[in-house]
Amino acid sequence: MSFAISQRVHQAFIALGSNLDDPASHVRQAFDELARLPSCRLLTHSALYRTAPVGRLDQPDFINAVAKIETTLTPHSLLKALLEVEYSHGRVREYPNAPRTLDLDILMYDDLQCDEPGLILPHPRMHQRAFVLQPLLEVAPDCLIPGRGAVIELLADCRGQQVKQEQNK
Ligand code: PH2
Ligand code: MG
Ligand code: MG
Repeated sequence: MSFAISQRVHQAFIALGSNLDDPASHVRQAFDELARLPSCRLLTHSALYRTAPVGRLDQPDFINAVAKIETTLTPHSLLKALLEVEYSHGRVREYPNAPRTLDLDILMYDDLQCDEPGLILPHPRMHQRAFVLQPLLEVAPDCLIPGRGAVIELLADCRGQQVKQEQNK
């Protein structure tokens, strides 16, 4: 398998989510797989958070987390690599927002703002989702989302969304 490599090292944040088949194990295993991706380095990751489903409500709670990586992959190559990890966890896309074994979304790639087929950066809904903002705040307390603002302020607008850090995980 070949990936397009850019010259520079970039910083990216990845959202991890699972709500099927022992979600915490899928997310923990995905941390290891991110660390082993070609041309990527896992810098840090958040704790695991148990979160109430947003959007489609008739599905199990999620385990969510955020990872911070360095990579020389381009955004599209990184996306391709993440989709391969999802598929290796048996991800099936039955319908939009269906329960899933593993979802890996690029939240931000440096300060890049782009809107291309299959890839909108920053992630278009991240600023409204406590299940993203809370773990992101843990790994990047001063984080600014390009075009949206400070994570800490955006999180204050997400009151009412249930997000609870898992203990000893
Ligand atoms: N992902 C979604 C839709 N809703 N809700 C929670 N709590 N966690 C998620 O990861 C999630 C969601 C679409 O990707
Ligand atoms: Mg998602
Ligand atoms: Mg996704």
